Amino acid sequence: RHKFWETQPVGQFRDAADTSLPDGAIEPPTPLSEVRADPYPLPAAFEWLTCDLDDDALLADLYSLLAHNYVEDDENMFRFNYSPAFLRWALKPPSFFRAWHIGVRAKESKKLVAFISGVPARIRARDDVVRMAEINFLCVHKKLRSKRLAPVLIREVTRRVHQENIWQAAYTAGVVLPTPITTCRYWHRSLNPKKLIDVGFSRLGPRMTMSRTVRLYKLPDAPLTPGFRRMELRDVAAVTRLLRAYLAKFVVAPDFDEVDVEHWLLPQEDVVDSYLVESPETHEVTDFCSFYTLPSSVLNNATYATLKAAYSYYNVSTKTPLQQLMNDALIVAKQKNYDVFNALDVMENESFLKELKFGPGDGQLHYYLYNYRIRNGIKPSELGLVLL
Ligand code: NHW
Ligand code: EN5
Repeated sequence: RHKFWETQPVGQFRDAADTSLPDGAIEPPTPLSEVRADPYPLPAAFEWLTCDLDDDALLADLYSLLAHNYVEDDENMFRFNYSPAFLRWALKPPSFFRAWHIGVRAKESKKLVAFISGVPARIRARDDVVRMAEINFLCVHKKLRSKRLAPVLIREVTRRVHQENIWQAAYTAGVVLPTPITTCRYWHRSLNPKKLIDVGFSRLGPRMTMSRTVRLYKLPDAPLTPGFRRMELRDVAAVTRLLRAYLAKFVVAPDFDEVDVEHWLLPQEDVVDSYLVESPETHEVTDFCSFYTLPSSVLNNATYATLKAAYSYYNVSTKTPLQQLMNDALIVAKQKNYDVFNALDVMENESFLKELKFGPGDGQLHYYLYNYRIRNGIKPSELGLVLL
């Protein structure tokens, strides 16, 4: 069934019933001297390329590879369109490794035809904080599909991660592989219902007219919570404290310090947005919410080329009810002209999705760990990790 994945240290479907296997590493680290020293061989026409994302021309090539060949929905109506600025943000966090930005190009034309990346992260599973790689942006050009190139890319990134003495990884995918630690659903909150219907992202509900639908999704012009404002550099310490205390509640979550929070949560126009509630009386930061910007190309539509989507990221409520906080997030996203606000059913998101008029999408997101077993998996509500 899975000629490649059967050979890898991941939960195997055949072990699912075996409750005697312990949580933690599936196989022990090997001495660094035993990590293969040279890159895996590629078909003769191709070569490896370690990518320099500070090089605007290379970044443009990566952007274009992904914009034309990355993830689509099951009916091929939309394709993720990560911006160059987003890719730079996603791939260059604190202490990133340039060797983990791995391209494949055609030797003759120098055209970039495939990519895979990792970034370092500390991820906690129960009480175990583990150095991991977050693997993302695996992409093979449409013309080179089904030639078993993906396993070569995965082995190569694994080798380069091992060279840094890191033995575990986290990744998500829309497809089922051996074996998800949990499976989440995407939920969608219409902000611009007319456009969403026009492009086929959503449909007019039964017994609904366009004007009733527009009215259903109307939002106030400005956030309602007193003290709600954009996060600034001076808030990093307070946000880190809030987030660390909150993420401690989940079975699997990142272990963020202030350096991480500054990178992952300080607002960057059209990349990541973060807001908080500062108490008008005490000036204490009590609540926090964030989303990242990931447009999708609209395939085959005469009127619209892109959908502007916000994706719920990390949210913490200690005083403002989470539902009210997220309503303010919807309001600012609407102000900023997003067409839709997306969220997964991770963390405590279930508590506001229906009430705030999110509807379930047709897509799922499976979460995986490499070389780390979590017996019986976890529920989406036990997961405190959002990957980009
Ligand atoms: S998920 C998004 C992945 N990208 C896309 O879907 C873009 C569009 N599709 C493509 O570009 C987020 C191709 O279809 C890809 C497969 C490249 C997906 N993850 O080359 P072959 C991520 O980036 C297995 C893992 O012939 P292809 C996360 C498949 O099961 N494996 O297929 C990435 C089969 O193996 P099997 C996937 O269609 C996490 C083999 O690939 C996969 O031309 C990576 C077939 O290869 C997927 N999304 O190319 C793992 N899709 O055993 C990281 C297919 O079943 C692991 N496959 O025969 C950790 C590494 C680090 C460890 C460190 C300690
Ligand atoms: C790694 N970082 O399928 C990511 N998206 O529901 C890789 N559906 O947008 C893995 N099919 O349901 C990504 N509209 C896996 C996801 C791949 C992309 C994907 C789904 C998620 C999606 C939309 C459009 C469907 C178009 C036809 C969808 C319904 C929205 C509706 C709004 C009003 C209330 C009810 C729901």
